[in-house]
Amino acid sequence: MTAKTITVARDLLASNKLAAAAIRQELRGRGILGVNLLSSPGSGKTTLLETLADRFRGRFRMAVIEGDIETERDAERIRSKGVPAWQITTGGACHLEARMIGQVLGDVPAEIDFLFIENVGNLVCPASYDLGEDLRLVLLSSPEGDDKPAKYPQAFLSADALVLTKADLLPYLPFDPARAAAEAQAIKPGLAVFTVSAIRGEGIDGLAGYLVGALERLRSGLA
Ligand SMILES: Nc1nc2c(ncn2[C@@H]2O[C@H](COP(=O)(O)OP(=O)(O)OP(=O)(O)O)[C@@H](O)[C@H]2O)c(=O)[nH]1
Ligand SMILES: [Mg+2]
Repeated sequence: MTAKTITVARDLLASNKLAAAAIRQELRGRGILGVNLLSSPGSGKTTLLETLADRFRGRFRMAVIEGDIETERDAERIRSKGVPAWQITTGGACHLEARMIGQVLGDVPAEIDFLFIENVGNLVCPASYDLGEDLRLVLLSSPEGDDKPAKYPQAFLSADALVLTKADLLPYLPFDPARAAAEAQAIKPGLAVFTVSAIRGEGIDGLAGYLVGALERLRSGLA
């Protein structure tokens, strides 16, 4: 019984991998950087995307695929910034899968620069699912505690960059950004780290520059 369950899970991940590879090829072909955002619920994924929308306006074009268990709320927030957004509601599943992204991809305008995918708020399940992105950001907010990377290693291992969010709350919390960064980098050597306050717009320039650099590398074929 147990062996059967593992086989099914393997098949699921294998078919997800195939779908993800097709999405990555299509996005690269269109010169679009796919960015997958992972974090616990409420770490600030949508707020960060709202702030990036303001920062990129008039310079870079973006679109967003939102993943949630229920409601259209996050997509509505993004649309109110004038950015095209699609909401995927999983109806209970704790992560997005590549086939779900594939169903939306045809509607994504060809002329954008960035396709952000906000995963379902969860620091565990989304880590195992490649969505065809070229860049994966894991967010960790200061109220969550600086001890989380070692407790949820897969999310940090699978990421290209760690974004420490809600930096404006640091004066009030026992959260050591250096400890969180060191713990995450012990799991994933070379992990890029950014500390931001999306509501104050602090640290966003560094992260935006990192994203633009990744887009340029993709388009020059160096990614
Ligand atoms: N103090 C502070 N609060 C923030 C910041 N960024 C987000 N928040 C708040 O944190 C809460 C959750 O933010 P969201 O952006 O909705 O978080 P999320 O990760 O998208 O949440 P889910 O989609 O439900 O997983 C909201 O009340 C935000 O206003 C920040 O930089 N500083
Ligand atoms: Mg959100």
